[in-house]
Amino acid sequence: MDKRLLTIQDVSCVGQCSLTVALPVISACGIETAVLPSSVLSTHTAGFSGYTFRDLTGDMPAILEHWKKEKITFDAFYTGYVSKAQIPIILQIMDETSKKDSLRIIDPVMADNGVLYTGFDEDFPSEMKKLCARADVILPNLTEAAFLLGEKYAGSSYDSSYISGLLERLKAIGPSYIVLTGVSFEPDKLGCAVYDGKEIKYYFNHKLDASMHGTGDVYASVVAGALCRGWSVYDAAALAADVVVESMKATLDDKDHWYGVKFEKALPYLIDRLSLCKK
Ligand code: PXL
Repeated sequence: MDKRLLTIQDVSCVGQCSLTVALPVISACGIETAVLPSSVLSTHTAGFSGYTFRDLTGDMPAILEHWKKEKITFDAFYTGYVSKAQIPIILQIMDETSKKDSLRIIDPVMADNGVLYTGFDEDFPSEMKKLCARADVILPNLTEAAFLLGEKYAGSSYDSSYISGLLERLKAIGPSYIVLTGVSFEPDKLGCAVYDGKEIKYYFNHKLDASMHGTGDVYASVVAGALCRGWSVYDAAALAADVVVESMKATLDDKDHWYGVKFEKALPYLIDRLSLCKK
């Protein structure tokens, strides 16, 4: 049976992130993608100023009631940029529109490079932790992992024992799998660590000399799409890393493109990789 995924995150009208990434990427994976916009912004908040922001929390209960009346259910959920007030409603949506074993993928979008994104207060991580506790897969970067655990951000000075400890502590929150992004032990390599409570597996790519907004959303969307196609968490995490690299390579030579990553150029690559796998 074909799967239907619900993604809950903002619409940043311009900026190549959140829903404007998730919808095309997961659709390109061949997965029906339903959306619940958490808010509408004229642009994302990283680098633009004066953006508009419309919170859509108030619409969520009626949307849920309608879905329940129509007996609409989802095989998978993938949440991204949401607000504190939305977290209890999202838990309710996942409980009341879930099938028996629906997949819960939570990207705890809130921070990067040691700091919370504009608009998130210090209480947000503890609320996000409640959502992560109910997840099958969480996808924090190193900063988000530290915030979820109430720990100090390690910056770039850490070793593999720090990463294994971090994964163990994240596992204790409750998710079945952790995909930790932005892991680097060597200056020219960047990748992810995947932990299922038993074994840590790493996947690395050559590190590009650039950092681009929206790569986390491309990453999580590919993971969500590949998981819905039956890929293992590790294979999905590795594919997602490769798609992010392709997207970044397509953006590198355009110095004016400061606000996002050209993931559209990597969609043919994504589709090719998926079609090579007979699932
Ligand atoms: O990419 C994460 C993200 C999503 N949505 C909005 C953002 C950000 C990161 O800054 O500002 C509105």
